[in-house]
Amino acid sequence: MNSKSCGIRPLIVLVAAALAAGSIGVNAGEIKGTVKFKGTPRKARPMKKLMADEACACMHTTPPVDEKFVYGETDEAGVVTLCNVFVWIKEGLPEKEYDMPKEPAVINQKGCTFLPHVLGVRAGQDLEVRNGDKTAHNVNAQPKKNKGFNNAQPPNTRPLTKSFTREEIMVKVACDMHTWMSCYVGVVSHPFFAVTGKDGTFSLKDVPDGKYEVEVWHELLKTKSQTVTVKGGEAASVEFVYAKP
Ligand SMILES: [Cu+2]
Repeated sequence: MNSKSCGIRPLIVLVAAALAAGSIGVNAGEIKGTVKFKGTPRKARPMKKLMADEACACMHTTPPVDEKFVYGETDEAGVVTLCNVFVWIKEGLPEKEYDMPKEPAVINQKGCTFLPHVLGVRAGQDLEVRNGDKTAHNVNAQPKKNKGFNNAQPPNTRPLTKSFTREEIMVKVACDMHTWMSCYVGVVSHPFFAVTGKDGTFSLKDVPDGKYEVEVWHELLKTKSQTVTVKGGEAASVEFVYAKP
């Protein structure tokens, strides 16, 4: 073996090892953060209309509360963590086809509410709408960029399988038979989206190195965005604070 080939072989081994370790070009980091609200949040309101409907009320021992403004603990500065905030990378990702989840995203109708109240799906992913109640619902989606649907769904019937093919933040889905019933679907062309829990936190995993615009959306407080840089496959932290207008 001459000296030239001796030099190339270890280089190939080194590059392969570096790629396997994720240190060349394929870094995958994380964007994690919290969404908060500063100000006195409105009190959770019992859903009176739901409780006035006999078929729906009998599914609850205590009146469920309004899902529009769900929050966690209040700190000493009067800041609360916000639930049901949709978080996604709006700009900055490379053009690429990402693997599509094999499982559908699921919305259930339970106790005359949609569960979950906010969710994300991939553009083109199946969205299964189930009726887990013993009463009829009517599922009405009226997107602006996608094809809508409006289907009656009696109890004990098969789930409706739908999909939205274009990115759209957000698609409202409502029930025509129960005016209080609504949920919101964020349709995204890539896998980097999340919904905050009651503690206000979210995590976007396996994000490649880059500079991104991260946007958050809340049903009443609307959108906010920030630039976030992921570098070296490490976690980048970000905090969004809505203030009472
Ligand atoms: Cu309904």
